[in-house]
Amino acid sequence: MGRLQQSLLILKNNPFAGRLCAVARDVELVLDNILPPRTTQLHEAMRYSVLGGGKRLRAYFTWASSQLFDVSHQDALQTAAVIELIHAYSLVHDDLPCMDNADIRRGKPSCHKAFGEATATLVGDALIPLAFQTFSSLEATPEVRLELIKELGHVIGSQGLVAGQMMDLGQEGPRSTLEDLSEQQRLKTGVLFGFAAEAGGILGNASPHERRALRSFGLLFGKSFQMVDDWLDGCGDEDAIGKPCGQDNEKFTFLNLLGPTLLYQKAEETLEEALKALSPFKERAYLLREAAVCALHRFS
Ligand code: GRG
Repeated sequence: MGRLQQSLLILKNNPFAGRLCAVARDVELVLDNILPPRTTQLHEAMRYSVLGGGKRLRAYFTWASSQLFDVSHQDALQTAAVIELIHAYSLVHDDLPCMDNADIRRGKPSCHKAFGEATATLVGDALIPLAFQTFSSLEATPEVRLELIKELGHVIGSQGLVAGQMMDLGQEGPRSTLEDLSEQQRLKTGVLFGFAAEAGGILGNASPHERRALRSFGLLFGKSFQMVDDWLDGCGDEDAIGKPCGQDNEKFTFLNLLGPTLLYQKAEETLEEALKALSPFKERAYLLREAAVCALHRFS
């Protein structure tokens, strides 16, 4: 039996699913409060894009990393919600015709299909400042709030998500080797997972060493997650993942570079590396370890 299958057996007997549901529900309540009421088409579209769907894995990472420290429940949930606002923005913009041109997201019409391109563009534009505004009003000290704001700016800017998107669109950077693809995916997917995991540490005044460990865990998890996403696009079940498969057949993806068998093996190795990164926290990091194993559960 491979390590992945062993991990899946462990999952069947652990309470991760219940924990994820509980955190997702709490974060959705916070998001519901943060988002403006449905008074305009723009607000309606913002709520459509953020609420009612999504696994809330990044939010879970933030909550789970905050549990390693003495962090208020309210600040942990607000910070987790901020990360989901940013994630939702990135999906709305990524789905636009000028980007990945996707009609379906989370099993329903993507934002621009439901509300039009201009509104979808503005939904993304409005979610970003809402995220920063939310950070500015946490209960945490001004130093902690400023650090979160600074790091988020870095992670989503022209040396983070946006750079990854430029590379993904083929507008920038080399596109031939596994290293090229890993760098593209680190920026497009990894850095937000890295920030999600580190954010609990920032809230908890973690040491630089602890913050690096959390970030590194999130980055490696993000890489294995993207590998799984590529695998699912080529080999998965459309109904289970809520979007059409085979859309990336012609693209620069881990599946097309490695093929399904090697990709599976690499995803496994990357997960192991992610788990190792948590070693400074020893057994205390069990919530994050459990969540990381769940990423590969999507293989089943
Ligand atoms: C800057 C315009 C712009 C976009 C940023 C991050 C990004 C670039 C685009 C996101 C699109 C994308 C498909 C990224 C790959 C990561 C990924 C697999 C996202 C889906 O994440 P899940 O599965 O989604 O966690 P849910 O719906 O569960 O929240």
